[in-house]
Amino acid sequence: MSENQHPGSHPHGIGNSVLLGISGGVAEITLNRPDKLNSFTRAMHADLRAAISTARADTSVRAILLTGAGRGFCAGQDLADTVDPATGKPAGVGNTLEENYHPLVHTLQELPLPVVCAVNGVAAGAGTSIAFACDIVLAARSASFIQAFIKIGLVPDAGSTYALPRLVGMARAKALAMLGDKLDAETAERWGLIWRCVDDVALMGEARKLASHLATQPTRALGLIKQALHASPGNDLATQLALERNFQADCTQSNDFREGVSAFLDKRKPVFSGN
Ligand code: T3D
Repeated sequence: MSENQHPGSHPHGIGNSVLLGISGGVAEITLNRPDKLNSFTRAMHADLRAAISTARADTSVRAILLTGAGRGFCAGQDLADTVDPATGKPAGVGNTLEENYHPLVHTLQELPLPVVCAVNGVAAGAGTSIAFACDIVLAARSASFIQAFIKIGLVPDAGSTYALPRLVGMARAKALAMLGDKLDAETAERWGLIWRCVDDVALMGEARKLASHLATQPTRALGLIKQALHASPGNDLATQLALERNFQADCTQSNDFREGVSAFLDKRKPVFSGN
């Protein structure tokens, strides 16, 4: 069991490079190649896909928590794993992105569940992109974010050029991407790149508390909040108002809406089922 494993959870055998623990409605997924700062190999992508699928198939799961083992969160693509084992030739960036990173980013954004990310250490390259694809990002005070791509002659990928200007504005996005400088977690919080930065020792406790809280909330509405906010930058006001109306119509049919209103009127704490 890793130091980051959810206490009391049962690890599932997904493959060594990712750990999965499911407990109390939360699936805790830990990237587990600490010696290489959890950089992505093909095997780790496959393990992560399997972990997310297992979590999705478990109807008790109402929130996901993603973190990394050891001193790093994720150093992006493993730069030693860029050869296609089938051909023995360089895999080709486009292929790697299309086969592995793009489906992962889509999955994280389209999951109808909240995804909390606990950035426990350095996030570099596509490691930052994966954090940005999650819904609520906490980071340890000692963690950092590096758009490392330019250092090896690449452009930011796996969604970083999409997320960065939306999160921090164009001026900061350009400087981060073009300089590849390390951004500390406190500045990341101040700039709105992440939700919150917390003391290192508090990170996993806070992240688990947050994920556990979300797992008790109206899951249907949380999934629709994600969809609405993701759609927002591409929509005009009228389209977004129509989308909100449709989503609200959906929510008003839910058991959780009925429970929320009756708990309010009864002056008691609601118990949301997620339906
Ligand atoms: O086809 C495609 O590739 C397209 C997809 C691209 C997506 C991308 O993510 S491109 C960007 C890839 N990532 C990087 O360029 C970051 C490389 N890593 C670093 O710059 C540094 O490791 C960090 C700044 C993140 C951390 O530095 P530091 O000094 O804390 O740690 P370190 O000593 O550099 O790393 C510790 C170990 O992890 C070390 O291994 P060793 O020597 O102890 O056996 C190092 O080689 C390994 N490691 C770190 N990052 C990677 C890595 N090994 C392979 N790939 C890495 N990305």
